[in-house]
Amino acid sequence: MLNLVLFGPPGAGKGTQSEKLIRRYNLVHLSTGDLLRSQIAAGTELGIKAKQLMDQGLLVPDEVVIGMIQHKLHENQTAAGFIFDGFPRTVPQAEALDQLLHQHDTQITTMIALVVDDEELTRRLLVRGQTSGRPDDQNEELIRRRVKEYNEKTAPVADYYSKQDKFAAIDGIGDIETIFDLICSKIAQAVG
Ligand code: B4P
Repeated sequence: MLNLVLFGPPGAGKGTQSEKLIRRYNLVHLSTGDLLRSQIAAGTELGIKAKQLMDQGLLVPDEVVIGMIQHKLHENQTAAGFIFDGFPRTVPQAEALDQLLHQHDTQITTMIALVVDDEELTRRLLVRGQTSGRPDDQNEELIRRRVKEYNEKTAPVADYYSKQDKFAAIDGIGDIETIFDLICSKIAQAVG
């Protein structure tokens, strides 16, 4: 089973590359950002609470996203593998994911981090904000808050996988196809 974590700051290209990877490797795409936005669109209680935090560029509580992932893993028991996009975003989320996968007799194959500087991230998200309708892409101050939240709470997750020898970083700046090829070669190395 191939279980990938795609990692990087907001706007690094996780969602963009995930769309390509699910087709190449026949994986189930689990994006906590997408799952939260569908709860918001459905107007659920969870969605209403999550929206208040997301609109401020803050992370939603660990137990909320862990619960969503638990549910999705249960729903997709026959999957060939998963791509985790935007999850785990904190060390407690990473620990919970290890436990959940263990219950399904599987584990993370590798984490691949997309490295992109703050200036390029801001540029990409402001461009996306012109058409996405996402409130969190609308202004520079909010984007800076999301990057700060990433640096404080999410960046340590890289160490977590590095200690398990399951971490690879690639340059996330450049042509989308070139970045995709780099990710595929890291996957090939990880599966040996
Ligand atoms: P996400 O939906 O995960 O938001 P994101 O990080 O902005 O998405 P992504 O990084 O995938 O965007 P992409 O680069 O593909 O999270 C939103 C919010 O939800 C969070 O702030 C948080 O509040 C909450 N949340 C989600 N998961 C959570 C968790 N686990 N715990 C707690 N809270 C959680 O795309 C960016 C743009 O760049 C696109 O327009 C794309 O076209 C462009 N782009 C991509 N690759 C490019 C390239 N190579 N060159 C030029 N442009 C490129």
